[in-house]
Amino acid sequence: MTRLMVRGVEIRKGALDGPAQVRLIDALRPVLKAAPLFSPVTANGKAMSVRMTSAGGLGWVSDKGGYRYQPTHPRGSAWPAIPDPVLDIWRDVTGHDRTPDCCLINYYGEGAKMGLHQDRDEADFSWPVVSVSLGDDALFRIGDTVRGGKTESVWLNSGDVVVMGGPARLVYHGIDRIRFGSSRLLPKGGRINLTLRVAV
Ligand code: MD3
Ligand code: FE
Repeated sequence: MTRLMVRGVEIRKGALDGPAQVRLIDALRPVLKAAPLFSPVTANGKAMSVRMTSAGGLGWVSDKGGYRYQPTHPRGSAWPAIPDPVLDIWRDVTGHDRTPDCCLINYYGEGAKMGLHQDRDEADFSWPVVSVSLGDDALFRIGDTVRGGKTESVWLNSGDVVVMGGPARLVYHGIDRIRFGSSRLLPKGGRINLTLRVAV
């Protein structure tokens, strides 16, 4: 594992080996069955290209009513629990015993991307955010804490873990593109990103 620091964001390249990645995918299969991926719609009515779902006490949703954390999937059911192997990564990299409220599961199919944004729907920015990349490579862009600043890009590969804490917690970030089919972890291709957050 090599640690890269980019604009205060800690990138742990190769934090998870192949078998650990397969264990995570196996643990996510029942979660995705209980809480299927959906295409969030932004407040201005556009469908996001990334499909999403969540695990944990709260999930992140976006629809005509805006975006927020809520205790249920858009279909009305409670979100499934965050799988233990995912919680192990949170404890391992943050050292915190407090369990994250939300494991957001983002799925990037061919052509999906996520525009530059800040994560500021959480109550307390002193908690770190942890992200786990699985499947296809993604070009991750990291900016400043203010819009319009300089940005740097770095490729995230399957098994990389990213930790955003301290001042880096509020940097602008996004996914410009994925290299569809670059990994064989997911039989149908694409990328899964898990984001762990304390929301309340
Ligand atoms: C930097 N997801 O879900 S994860 C998101 O790969 C999100 O799906 C991207 O941005 C993805 O909100 C990037 C890396 C990440 C996550 C949260 C951050 C970077 C962050 C919060 C603060 C700063
Ligand atoms: Fe984000």
